[in-house]
Amino acid sequence: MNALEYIKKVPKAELHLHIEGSFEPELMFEIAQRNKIEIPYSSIGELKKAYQFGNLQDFLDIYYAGANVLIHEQDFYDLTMAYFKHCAEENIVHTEIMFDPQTHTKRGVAFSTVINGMQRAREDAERQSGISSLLIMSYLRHLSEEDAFETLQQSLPFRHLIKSVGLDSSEKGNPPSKFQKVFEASVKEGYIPVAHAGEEGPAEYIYEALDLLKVARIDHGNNCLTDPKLVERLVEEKMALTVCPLSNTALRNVDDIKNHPLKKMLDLGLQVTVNSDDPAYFGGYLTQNYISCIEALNLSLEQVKQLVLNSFQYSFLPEEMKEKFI
Ligand code: ES4
Ligand code: ZN
Repeated sequence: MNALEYIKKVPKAELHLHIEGSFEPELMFEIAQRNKIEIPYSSIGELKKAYQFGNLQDFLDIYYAGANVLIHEQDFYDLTMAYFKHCAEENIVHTEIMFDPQTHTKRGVAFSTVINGMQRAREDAERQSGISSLLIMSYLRHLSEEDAFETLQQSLPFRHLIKSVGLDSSEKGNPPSKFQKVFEASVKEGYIPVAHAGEEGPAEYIYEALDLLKVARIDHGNNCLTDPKLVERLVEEKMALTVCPLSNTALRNVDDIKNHPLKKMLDLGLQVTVNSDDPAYFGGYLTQNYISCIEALNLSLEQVKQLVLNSFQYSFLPEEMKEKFI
């Protein structure tokens, strides 16, 4: 079997996926219409034309605007169910879904509305398709730490439904150190800490995520490659990096998929996984991320098997569940 045939069929896990980033234009227009909310684009085609990003912030501006149409519990259910449909089609058997409560609570949508819609979809997907999932509540780093504390408080009635906390949004100028206290408090509540670091920001932010936030995984982490000492440490500590190849090219952090550092990262002994990040915006779901890398970087079957193995190994599933998949 070759690597392409293998990846299409094999059961796999996704560890870095923003549910708001799986919002396809077709569903966005449908929900906008039923909620009677104006979208500043006249058609699906025109909206898709706006998906040309020069950097992370260009994307985030459009991503937050798209999320504005989500109001009711059913909207969050439909959004999450649409992603699970892709999972079923691609044989993604386990997924760790990030969501940004503040994107919604800032607009007056209750935390409970967001999580109840997602939870109902999780239960249906598990029952209908056997898909296992867990939730990562991500704090928006362009907002204050006080704001994140408020979100932590709001999450507590739903503590049993959330596995982990993350840190996302505009990285430059918003270092992990800004959120040290709220991460400490989140860990005390039992949440597993992860953070986006070294996507656009410097290697220094990866050190901060490790040393100050005590993360269990680094989301992205590409910029560790500018610091050989850091690479050595990540290898030594077997620290997983959730790499998102098509995100990196869409946001111009990598100029061409042929120059993506994924293979180099594997060769260095880094514990990398492949993920889609925001598939509705970046041109591909999980399998397409693998396919693009296999084709552009000539990944071997062995390397692809390693990536799939890593996706389960570095998941937050209990060990006995991992064993079933590996
Ligand atoms: C994100 Cl690609 C990326 N980076 C940081 N924050 C995000 N939120 C959604 N996608
Ligand atoms: Zn991300």
